[in-house]
Amino acid sequence: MSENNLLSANSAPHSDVEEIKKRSDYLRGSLADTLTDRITGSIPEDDNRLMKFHGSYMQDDRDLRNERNKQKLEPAYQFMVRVRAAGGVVTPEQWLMMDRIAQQYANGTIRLTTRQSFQLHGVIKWNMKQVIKEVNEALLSTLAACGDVNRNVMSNPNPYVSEIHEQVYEWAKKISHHLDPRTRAYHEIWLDEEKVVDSRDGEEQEPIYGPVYLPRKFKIGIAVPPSNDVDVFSQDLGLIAIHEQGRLLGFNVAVGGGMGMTHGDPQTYPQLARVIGFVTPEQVVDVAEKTVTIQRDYGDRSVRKHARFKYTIDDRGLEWFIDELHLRLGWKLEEARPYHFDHNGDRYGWVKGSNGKWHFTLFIQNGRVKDEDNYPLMSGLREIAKVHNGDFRLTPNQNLIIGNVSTQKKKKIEEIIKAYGLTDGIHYSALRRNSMACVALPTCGLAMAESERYLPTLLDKIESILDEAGLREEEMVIRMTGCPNGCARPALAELSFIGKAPGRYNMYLGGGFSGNRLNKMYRENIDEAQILAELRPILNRYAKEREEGEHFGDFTIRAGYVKEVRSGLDFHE
Ligand code: SRM
Ligand code: SF4
Repeated sequence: MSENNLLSANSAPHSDVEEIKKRSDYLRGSLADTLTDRITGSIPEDDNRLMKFHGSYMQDDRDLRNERNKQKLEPAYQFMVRVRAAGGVVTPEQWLMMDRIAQQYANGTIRLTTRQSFQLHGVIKWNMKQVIKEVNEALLSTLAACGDVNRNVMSNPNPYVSEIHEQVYEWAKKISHHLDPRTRAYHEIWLDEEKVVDSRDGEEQEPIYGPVYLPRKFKIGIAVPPSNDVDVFSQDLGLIAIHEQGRLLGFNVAVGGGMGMTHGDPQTYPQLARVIGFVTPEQVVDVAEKTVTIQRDYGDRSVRKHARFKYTIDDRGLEWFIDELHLRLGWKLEEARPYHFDHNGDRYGWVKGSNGKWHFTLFIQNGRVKDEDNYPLMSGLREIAKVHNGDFRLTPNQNLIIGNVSTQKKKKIEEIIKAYGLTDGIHYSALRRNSMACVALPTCGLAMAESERYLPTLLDKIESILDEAGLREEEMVIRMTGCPNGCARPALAELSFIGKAPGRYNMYLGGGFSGNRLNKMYRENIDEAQILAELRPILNRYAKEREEGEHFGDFTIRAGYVKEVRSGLDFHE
């Protein structure tokens, strides 16, 4: 398809980012030069836009901003590097490499993300090339970890039936690989590959994306019922594995989910993906490709806030999308198969897979792996990686599974877990075990309030209320983000807090326990004292009046605190 055709779906002038992509010669821009410019630790905005496709964002330490400003110094520029692995599966050697790079070039911590990737923070410009080289030498990649392309493909890291994991994981890798950008820019800039003068036209260079890539980021996740840990309804393209007696039959296909919104702008909203049919495993890569190309051709390239696939679908209608998909596939999806989700959180501790191997899910508070005085988590994991011959699996809830442990190795790993006091979170409240917070301050440039650094303290206080009410062991999902972009998928939590300003949050109630229903704003712009004052009576009432097996999100709707939200179109109503 020619570039003109690619862009023809939108007649309004294209956004600046579209122009930057167009001029970039397949994501090259002037990155190779600006990375070696010794005058500043920053890079120009155009290159920063392109840098995202290479898996990194320029940031500055916001804790130091005012002080440096006073001293008339440039901001403390640094880079976040996102390393992706489909389904979050890495080897012990890869873990050790991430650990070493974090110590040597970043801020000494590793961040496990809500999409089963790694993030490093605090890498300075002069070390970027070395970091990306070493990541690639370990057979991991940063390419397409960010940017207007398909992102890390998520997949349930540990279904109850382990042979299904193998099969689903293989398909996650295939989809991910198929949708990787094909440009050689990454290899030239970071891996010193010679630039080959290429006379091929754009379509051949990027057969799926074309020269201007997608209008916006695109996300795919595969859930294996009964676990909806990947929050399949938050994905642009969600796949629900349908399995029977250890055999993968195929996937239900769900389209048009997403979490991001802007405070005060009802044109933006979180949305749930909708199930449109069933495909066999062999058909799924084709479905992913055609879905991506529909968004490529019809997504809004003028207004980035309105450019996600969910808006393309909501504007044109689900029926339009299904017809377009069938047309491009040349065949029709079958009717969706029955499935059932129980929960969207993780299950902790040891479980034995049907292949006889063991898996241990560790609780990692908000995904931050670091050594603290009383909790040497990073060192403990390093010691485990040195002896482990299975794998590590990053979960969609920012936790970590030490996977495929043989019976012989289990004892040794248990000893290390004990020696370092590593925890499956059992001594925490069930609320904390089901909590997530996005990174936010000090690195995220978009944060309006704290999140990762604040949620643990807020939880301490909420836990006192839970204790009073006898709800410590009650499973409830709580999420926090520092802004409404939704990086910890807050709109799908039973209780969530979205940053509005320093120390102030909007409070949401009523999400479904299995990630199947959006929540709704209950209070706006409240501080900690108000949060606790609002929550105490609701939790006490829940403890007294809940029906048998009734989840907190369901109760807050039944008790009339908020209205039920089944579609993003009703989120602001
Ligand atoms: Fe996110 C932007 C962190 C998952 C929606 N996200 C950002 C940036 C890069 C800020 C920026 O643009 O300057 C954040 C970097 C912070 C930092 O200092 O590290 C950031 N997002 C994250 C991570 C690390 C949060 C975490 O605590 O784990 C997650 C990395 C995922 C990964 O490994 O790929 C992360 N972001 C998500 C998710 C959840 C998901 O994908 O399952 C969402 C909501 C789902 C969705 O996309 O609809 C999400 N991030 C956003 C958005 C809003 C997009 C939108 O539709 O409006 C932005 C802002 C943007 O793109 O303009 C954003
Ligand atoms: Fe930053 Fe907002 Fe994402 Fe949190 S939700 S990491 S504050 S962009």
